[in-house]
Amino acid sequence: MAAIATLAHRVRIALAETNLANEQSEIDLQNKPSWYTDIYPLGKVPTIKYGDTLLAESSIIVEFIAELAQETSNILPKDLVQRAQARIFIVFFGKFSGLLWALVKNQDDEKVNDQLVKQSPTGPYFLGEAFSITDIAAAPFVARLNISLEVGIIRGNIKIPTGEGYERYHQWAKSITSRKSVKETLPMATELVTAYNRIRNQSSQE
Ligand SMILES: N[C@@H](CCC(=O)N[C@@H](CS)C(=O)NCC(=O)O)C(=O)O
Repeated sequence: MAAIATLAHRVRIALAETNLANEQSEIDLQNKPSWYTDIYPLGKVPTIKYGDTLLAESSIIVEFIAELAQETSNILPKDLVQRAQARIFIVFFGKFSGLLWALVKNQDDEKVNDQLVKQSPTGPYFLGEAFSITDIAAAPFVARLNISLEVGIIRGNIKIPTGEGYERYHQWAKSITSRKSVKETLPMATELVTAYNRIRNQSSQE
């Protein structure tokens, strides 16, 4: 894991939601320890070790955790149609950052808001009352976008549109980012700002 990493945050949320016993190791992505690159040469996060097996890919890990905890947690919908819809939205959103970026730039041709209304007009979560793997996939991106906008990391007069046609998006964004498991696993805004500035400085020197 790495506290600042968006995709590792998905796994932290799933673990917080399911209360499965786990131990977490922090990986400094700027200075990856050799014990980690020895077991996972790609060196990306997140991965999990289950028994002797190492598993990678955040959305697969989240589903794996959800399946392990099926008796006690509903983050993987029991209804198979809803389960498919939850997975479809994760694929549709793909890199959530791209879709959110389109939203802030008013180029949201795929209308995230409409997709959310179609799935559940009343919300608050993607599927309605139940918080699910879809919300887990998106929450780290939405939370980081909100922080970036609040602290001015994103330059220019950029805002997420409000008003008619965006209500369901804002309801959803607020619900997922104020969920206890999301808030408790989100790094402090100052940590994120430091990390983003470091990445920005590095890329301007390259
Ligand atoms: N498709 C992978 C991507 C993992 C990924 O790119 N993680 C980033 C952090 S959010 C990372 O480890 N970056 C450091 C690196 O690539 O060296 C997933 O969803 O888990």
